[in-house]
Amino acid sequence: MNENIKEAIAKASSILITTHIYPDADGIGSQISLCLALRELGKQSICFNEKELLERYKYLDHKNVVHSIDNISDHNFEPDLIIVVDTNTKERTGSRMLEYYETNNTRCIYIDHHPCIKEVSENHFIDTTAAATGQMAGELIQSLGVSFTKEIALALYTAIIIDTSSFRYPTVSSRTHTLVSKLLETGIEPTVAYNGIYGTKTIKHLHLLGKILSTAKSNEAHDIYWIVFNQADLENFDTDIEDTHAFINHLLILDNIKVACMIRDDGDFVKVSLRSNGQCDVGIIAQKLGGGGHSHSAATIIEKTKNLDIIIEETIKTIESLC
Ligand SMILES: [Mn+2]
Repeated sequence: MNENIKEAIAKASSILITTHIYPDADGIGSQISLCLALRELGKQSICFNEKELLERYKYLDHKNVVHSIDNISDHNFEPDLIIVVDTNTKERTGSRMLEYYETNNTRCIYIDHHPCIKEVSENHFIDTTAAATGQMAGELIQSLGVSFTKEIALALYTAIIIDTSSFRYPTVSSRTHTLVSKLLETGIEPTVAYNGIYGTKTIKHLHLLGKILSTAKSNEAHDIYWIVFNQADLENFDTDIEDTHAFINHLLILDNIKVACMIRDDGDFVKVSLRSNGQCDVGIIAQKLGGGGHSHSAATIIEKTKNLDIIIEETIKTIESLC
């Protein structure tokens, strides 16, 4: 456990917790659980993000602790510490949050499991071996001496199932399951947690998934598979980008697959998401393609200066050469 973070928390009396833009359940679950735990310690703590919490995550926020940074003036809240979870750059928390740091100059600490530069890893709480930021938040909460409530446990458990794609990634360790065991002792139910995060889709979502999967392609060696979709698909099936994040995981059931690839054509840019079955380091591949991430899960954004087919061909060749 990084002592800096515990010391910073001990000194602070009001703490703002934020996460990255387009937050996922790891960012949200980590911030909610930390916020509730810090309140148990008598700290004034509120979560502010670039945008309001999406409707689909509200079941994780019974106490209504997550707000948009636009509304901070309604809260009579002047934090002496900012904790950023699940990312390690201020830019990733969004333009309005950036403005806030610049005007307030408050001390800021990252809690994150993404790779980062040495200067950041030395001065913040970074653990690239953690399966989720939720795992780090859970261990931090334990070391602060706060008992898990059902609300804290559901937020952390959800963070961990999302970031491990239900315990399938190589980052899952005995540490992960030791924490999960403590979370389940609070009485939260895996079925409820699983259905809350995964079991809420519409039939249109399923139809879009069906369309995209039916056009999946592979390289000659049948060890790299990819799926492609664009903005028109999202509109036609009344689905938003956040809903498509897990589509790529369906490819990982394929025999002999090394790398799964999801390509989203956004018009001016192409987002390429990568997942590994454990044999190749997709973090390195994503870096080569101008992006980054974990060894099992990474992504990049490519400017669309060429025809999409050519971008795909070049991307698959790069993956083959590094795998
Ligand atoms: Mn994460």
